[in-house]
Formats: sequence, structure tokens, C-alpha cells
Amino acid sequence: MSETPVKPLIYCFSGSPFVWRALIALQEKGIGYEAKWISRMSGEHRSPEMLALNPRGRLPILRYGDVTLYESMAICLFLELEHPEPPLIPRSTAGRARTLVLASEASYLESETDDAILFALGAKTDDGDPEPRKAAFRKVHTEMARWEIHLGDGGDYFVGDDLSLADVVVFPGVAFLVRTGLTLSKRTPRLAAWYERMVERPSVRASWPPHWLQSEGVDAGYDKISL
Ligand SMILES: N[C@@H](CCC(=O)N[C@@H](CS)C(=O)NCC(=O)O)C(=O)O
Repeated sequence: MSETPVKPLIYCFSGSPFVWRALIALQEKGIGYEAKWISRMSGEHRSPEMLALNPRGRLPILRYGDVTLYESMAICLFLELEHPEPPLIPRSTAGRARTLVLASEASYLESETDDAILFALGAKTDDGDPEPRKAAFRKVHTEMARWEIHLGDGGDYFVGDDLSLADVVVFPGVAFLVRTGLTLSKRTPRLAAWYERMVERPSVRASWPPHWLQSEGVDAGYDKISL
């Protein structure tokens, strides 16, 4: 572990779940940082300067002293190693095992909801056949049901009563679905209560996507789908 360099710099898109994870981790660790918000439309993230930082042209990118990191999970794990307090990975063997498994499983949350989000944002359309949209929306409900089960009967968070990396990486993806019209309380009450708990955290409030504060989300109609 080294000293925190003068203000790490993080490049962000507003509303990116991957960016948001890293911001929540920075906030939870109490690390002062500077955020550089980039408009996706500007294409700046694909400029030669940015491609030199991340050849895939994706955000987040974190500049931390002499090192540059990309990939949200790598950034979160790096922050945990550099700043172990407060821990986002529990000290107990069982707790850290569960945290790492669930944090990795969050990648399915992305792949299983990708299509639905494209429909929700209008990037995909029905073209006369409603079935692909319905199938995509059903996948959202199936995925949410999995996370409802993961919450189990006890504990405020995915791993007991304390926030962990699992909550940090899962939350932004769920928030994206809520922003596009998913009502968690209809089918997943434990997930709904967890979501409200997360929304109340200062780290989440402080990192809320700036453009979400200024505009309403959409209602894609997830809740109208019969399962
Ligand atoms: N696996 C990467 C994914 C990052 C990613 O896909 N970021 C999106 C924003 S949500 C991006 O930068 N896309 C580039 C683009 O839209 O051109 C991570 O976890 O950081």
C-alpha cells in the first residue's frame, strides 16, 4: 500500500454503470478525487490521448499517481488493495468468498439485461415483432429474481449487514433498470429494500449520474410483461 497520490483523476460518462461502480468505491473509501466528465457524443474517449490510456476506448479510466487503470472491477480491487479501510471485501473467509463470487456474477447482470436496455433506450425497435422485446424484458425479471434470492432472508446487504464490493458493483446495473422503468417492489421486495438502502448511502448520492439529476428516466414497460 502506498500513499494516496494527489487527487486521483477519473474519466467518466454520466450514467455508465461501470463508471458509477468506481465512483462509489472511491467515495466509500473516502478518497478525494477529481472527475472529468466526458460526453459520449463528443467521441473524446476515442481520441489518441485517451486510447493511449485505454486502447479499448472505454471508461472508466483512473489515473492514480504514476499508474493508469481501466476496467471497473480492476479499479475497485486496486482501490481495495491500496486503501483497505473501510473494507469492501470482508476479513472472514466465508465473507470474502461470497463477496468475490457475487461481484464476479454481476457480469451476468450486464449480459442478461443488455438487450432490454437497448429496447428501453430506443436503440433497438420491434420492427413489427414484439417477441424479442418481451424475451429481453423477461430476462430482466429472471435476472432480478436471482439477485432477490442472493439477498436471502437476513442481512441488509448481499454479504451480511455491511456494504461490500458485491453491492458496489451490482447497484449501478440495477439502478439503470430502475431508471428505465423497472419497479423492484412488484416482484423482488428484498431487492427493492436493498435498493432504497443503497440510494440512501452518501457514497451513492454523491456519485449519482449528473444528467440523471436533471432529467426523468423512461418507462420501458418491463412491468407490463407477463412471465
Ligand atoms: N468492462 C469494462 C466496460 C466499460 C464500458 O463498456 N464502458 C462503456 C460505458 S458504459 C464505454 O466506455 N463505452 C464506449 C463507448 O460508448 O463508445 C469495465 O468494466 O470498465
